[in-house]
Amino acid sequence: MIELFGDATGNSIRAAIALEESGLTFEPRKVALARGEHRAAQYLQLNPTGRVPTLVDSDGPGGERLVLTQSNAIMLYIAEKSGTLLPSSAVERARALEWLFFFVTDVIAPNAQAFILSRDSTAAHGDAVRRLKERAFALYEHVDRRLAERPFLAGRVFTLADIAGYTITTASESELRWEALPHVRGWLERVGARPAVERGRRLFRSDA
Ligand SMILES: N[C@@H](CCC(=O)N[C@@H](CS)C(=O)NCC(=O)O)C(=O)O
Repeated sequence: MIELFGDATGNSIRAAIALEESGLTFEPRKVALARGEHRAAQYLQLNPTGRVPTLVDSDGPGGERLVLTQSNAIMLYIAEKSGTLLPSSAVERARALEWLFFFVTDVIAPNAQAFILSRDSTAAHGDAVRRLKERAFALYEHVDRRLAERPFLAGRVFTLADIAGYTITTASESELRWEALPHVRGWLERVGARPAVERGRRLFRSDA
């Protein structure tokens, strides 16, 4: 059995969408950050960093139990286990990884740092927050050009790269200059219309 421990945050939602899209059977286990459940001793045994998500596969490689942290490692594990979410063509597969890491390192990571700084009440970090976000969001014109000629980031098929791009783009929706991004807009609607994406987005929401 696969269990996914998480909450309604970008990192957990990426793993949740990947599982929903993969068709693998799994059980969600809510770890309510607002209630401090990620710092409970039982959860820390699974993920000593006290962060979400964590995946537990009782039937991992070689039939062994696997406990896996890091949302992007979890997505890749799900893709490999299910044989989905990465194209079979070598070129499209390389493109899927290229765009996955583009979003993870160049867009999601600086946004996460900006979020942490914006919540730090001990000092004013306004300039740093603005600079980090500007640098990340300036890249969206590059994304728009990419999506002008293909439905998904890697090419013809939906991949892990689209999941990574989708979660951060929806989270940043009010901050993007949409008039310059018509193809990103179309892609966002295309991805959001996928039933598995919608299920993954809602998985850990308390109103779901
Ligand atoms: N690089 C990790 C980041 C995990 C992470 O920072 N998760 C956040 C929620 S999105 C968390 O658990 N925060 C709780 C805390 O920092 O106390 C991943 O991709 O899984």
